[in-house]
Amino acid sequence: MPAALIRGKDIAVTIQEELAAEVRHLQTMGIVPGLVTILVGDDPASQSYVRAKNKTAHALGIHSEQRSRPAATTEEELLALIAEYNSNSAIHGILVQLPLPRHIDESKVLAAIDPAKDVDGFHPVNVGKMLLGEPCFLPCTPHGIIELLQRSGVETSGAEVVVVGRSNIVGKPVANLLIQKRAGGNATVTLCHTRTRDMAFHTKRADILIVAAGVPQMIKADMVKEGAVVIDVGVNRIGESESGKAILVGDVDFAGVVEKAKAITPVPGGVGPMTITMLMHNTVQSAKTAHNIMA
Ligand code: L34
Repeated sequence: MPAALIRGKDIAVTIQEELAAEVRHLQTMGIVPGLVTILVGDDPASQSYVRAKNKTAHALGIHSEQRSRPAATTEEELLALIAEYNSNSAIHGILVQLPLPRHIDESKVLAAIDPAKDVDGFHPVNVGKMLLGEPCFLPCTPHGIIELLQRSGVETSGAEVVVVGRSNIVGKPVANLLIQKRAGGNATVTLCHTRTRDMAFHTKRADILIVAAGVPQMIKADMVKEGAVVIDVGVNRIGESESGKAILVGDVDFAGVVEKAKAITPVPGGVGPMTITMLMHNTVQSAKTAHNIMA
């Protein structure tokens, strides 16, 4: 029997309905959560993600501003823009879309964001808190993956989880969340990367396989254990349809793996919409914290 689909898009809608209700409640107290997205350059994929973030924010009643800057923007100009929003009390979340142009020092930029407005969870203070298991903004894609698993009834406790990819955005943080001693954690985690000697040896042992390598369709059916849960984080543009729409594939060979897995996320419609939704969650959370509203 082919795998069940873990429909991130549907789960995202459910969470967004919960968030919209929360935003309406905050509005009765005169509080409007505010988000700014900052995009440097004209990468089409980044443009489309940022547009989707602003559109979703708007639909939920979150105030959102989009600031786009040309690729030639200097680091100083970007830091000045961040400083402007750090001191703007109507803005509770600041997101600088990655990747940045090469002449800009990413770590310097991320460290310039007020940790209290760091709704991406990329500031070193929040990364440290996450590792320690302290309350903080969790990075959106890893948090979205944990929510997907929990809301699909996939038990992580005691599970053999294999993560492929060691990026700061996905691989490292998701591995860390999965080892935390709490619900959605308690897994035994193996982290594979480009220097892993025998990738298939590891992936075949996984009860839950999470792939964030950025390599189109690299995980084939013979690398997956029968009955595994497969989370495909990859969003690769491999061409255009006749109508000019981007053709997207994941890091997993869906057609093959769907016959072997117990459950799998599709691309598109899997992890991507959850990333955007957890950004909204963090923005609402940030507005509540700023106004001393608990839980
Ligand atoms: N600062 N930079 C920062 N924060 C992030 O959380 C991100 N990321 C990653 C790239 N850079 C970032 C995103 O927003 C990746 N990412 C992201 C967000 C949304 C989607 C994919 C990646 C998404 O919605 N994907 C849709 C398809 C969209 C399309 O048609 O292009 C999906 O269904 O998978």
